[in-house]
Amino acid sequence: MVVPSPAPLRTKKTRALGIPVIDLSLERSKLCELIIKACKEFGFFQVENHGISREIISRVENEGQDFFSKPACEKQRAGPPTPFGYGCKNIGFNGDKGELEYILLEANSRSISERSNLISADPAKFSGAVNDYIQAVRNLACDILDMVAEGLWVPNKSIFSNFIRDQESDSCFRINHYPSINSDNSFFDNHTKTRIGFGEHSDPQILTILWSNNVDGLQILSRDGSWFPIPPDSGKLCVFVGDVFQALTNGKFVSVRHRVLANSIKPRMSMMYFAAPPLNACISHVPQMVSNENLCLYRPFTWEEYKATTYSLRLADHRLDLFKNK
Ligand code: GA4
Repeated sequence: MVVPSPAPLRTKKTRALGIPVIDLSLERSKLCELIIKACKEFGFFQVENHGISREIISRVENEGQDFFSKPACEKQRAGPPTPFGYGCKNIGFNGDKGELEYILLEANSRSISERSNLISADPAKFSGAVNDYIQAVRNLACDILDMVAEGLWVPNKSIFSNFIRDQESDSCFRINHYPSINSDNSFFDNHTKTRIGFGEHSDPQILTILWSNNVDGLQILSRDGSWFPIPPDSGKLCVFVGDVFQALTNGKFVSVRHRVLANSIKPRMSMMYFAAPPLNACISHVPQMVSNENLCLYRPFTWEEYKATTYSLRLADHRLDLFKNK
């Protein structure tokens, strides 16, 4: 009789690139190891068994669907996104465009409640759904950040998560809606022969957690310069390393460049929680990340300074390079 050998304890990989899919129900020490490996190799991973209930996710998905199905003039009442509110096609302040519409919100309950009057006919229902989701996803982000600190042997296990647990954390929340390809107006990139939903960029914050419906479009840029599609799966969440995490880890983690194509015959909806420090927080590498072999790569900066630089540049710019030590 052939006795099957026990399955090796390793991450399942998404086909092709080998992007890690980390099962969060695994034992903690293993999780720390897998998360660190993924952050170093890809600056990106997906998680399953993440503990955020389908109900919490569906409530926000439904709110998003209700909002985006309204006539354009009604949606415009919740805009323009300067920087928060409803936006359509315009991204940021410097001429970037994409084939999408979105709602961008500060991730704090007071500000969400205020905004929700312009977004929904039932503002309490909208803000309740969004606040519950943000609370759940923030806890998940904190858990992941604590496991990173543990895996990197940093003595203060909350060193990263404290930034986003802080009442003054400048985190934000976004719901993106990419219309289906059948819709009339296309934003077609003649060079790449693709319709760009959201152009290439890295996220400026510490960590991003993304949920999407089962419609494809998300791609990440691999270290060899090719784009890899991430198979959509509404049962999983995607986790992205942001620029600030790259600075905090002295370049041990690299923020992942990604983009979204809008080539699907079905509309894509995604929601992102961008975990950010408070504006006045000083971003400097954690001491354990610097040695004689790994010199200090970036000068210290505040999140306020970094954010101002981010908004003064284009979406695809490599803004962290401006903070490199000479
Ligand atoms: C990318 C990540 C988040 O979506 C975001 C984006 C922001 C915006 O849409 O207003 C930015 C973009 C993002 C980076 C460069 C600047 C700012 C648009 C833009 C051109 C909300 C963020 O924090 O940075």
